[in-house]
Amino acid sequence: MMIGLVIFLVLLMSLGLFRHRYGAKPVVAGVRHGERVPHDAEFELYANGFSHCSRKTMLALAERDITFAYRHVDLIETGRYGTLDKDYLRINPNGLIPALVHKGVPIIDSDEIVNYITTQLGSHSEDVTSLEIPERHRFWIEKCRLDSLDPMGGIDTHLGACIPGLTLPLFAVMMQSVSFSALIRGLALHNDRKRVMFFVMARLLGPERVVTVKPIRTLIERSRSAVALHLRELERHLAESEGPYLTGSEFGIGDSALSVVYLRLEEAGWLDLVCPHREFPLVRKHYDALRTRRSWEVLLDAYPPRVAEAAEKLGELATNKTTKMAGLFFL
Ligand SMILES: N[C@@H](CCC(=O)N[C@@H](CS)C(=O)NCC(=O)O)C(=O)O
Repeated sequence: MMIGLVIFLVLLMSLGLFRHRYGAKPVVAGVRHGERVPHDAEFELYANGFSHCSRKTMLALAERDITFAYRHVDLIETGRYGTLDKDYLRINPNGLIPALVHKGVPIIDSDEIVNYITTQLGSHSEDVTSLEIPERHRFWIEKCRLDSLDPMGGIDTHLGACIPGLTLPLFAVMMQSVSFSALIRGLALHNDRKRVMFFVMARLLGPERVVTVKPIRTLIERSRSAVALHLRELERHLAESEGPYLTGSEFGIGDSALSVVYLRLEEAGWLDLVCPHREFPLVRKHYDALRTRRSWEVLLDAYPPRVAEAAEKLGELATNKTTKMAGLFFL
């Protein structure tokens, strides 16, 4: 009995030491002044084409005509925790993407990166005349924020906080092709074990059963109701600006924060349900306008094929009236 307890405590301490030495750790968002990491290009973006936050930064760089080296980092959804690799943790000890490396100096957190690109770098494009981010754009950038420590906190105030909940069904489908060993590595090294636990549950239960687990279902339903309210506010703002963009005919950086929300709602099977054309004509026009911009190509180029496959599979489950998934989408 005593020996068992000692072995348990030793194992627990070893795991703690292992996490402390090799795991992700919280660090403050922004420019990591004083840090230098190896680099080849002036701008290197560590990102993943499925990551909502990465997409914001890719669009911001493309809109500013900044050439960057794209460094793909795997997420567990695309196969493994590349975010927890030793070399990546040197760039972002949080173990989250995206991170921009500018002349060897890391900048972490998507909104900090967008702010840096927009206000600190000057204009690389002839069309861009102002470095000030207008108030309406700042409003929506803030609304679309995804908190690093509590990504689903503030569903009622933040559109961005509704995104993880609404992506849970898609995450669950993607988990089916992920190995258990990759998930266990996440449990050992990730900074936020709640995130990893959901993936473990989804892997064990499968997409159809995991969405029936009460707290998960409640979270998805709350996110769905809240998103509709945020979109109503957006529809009003677009009516005021006379569109197609937030402040009228000129595109601004807040527009790209919203475009990645639309893309996520679409690939996760929600767009037509929470944002139908007849109720949200201006929001839909906004999305259409954003998709025709040249910057959109950067997202298409980086789009991982396994996301498209999973989105198709989810679409089949959600529209097959005999599945539990359909019950979630078509209440
Ligand atoms: N506030 C951060 C949030 C970063 C974040 O949560 N990134 C997600 C992808 S959108 C991530 O790295 N997830 C990996 C994981 O949780 O293991 C930002 O805006 O960059």
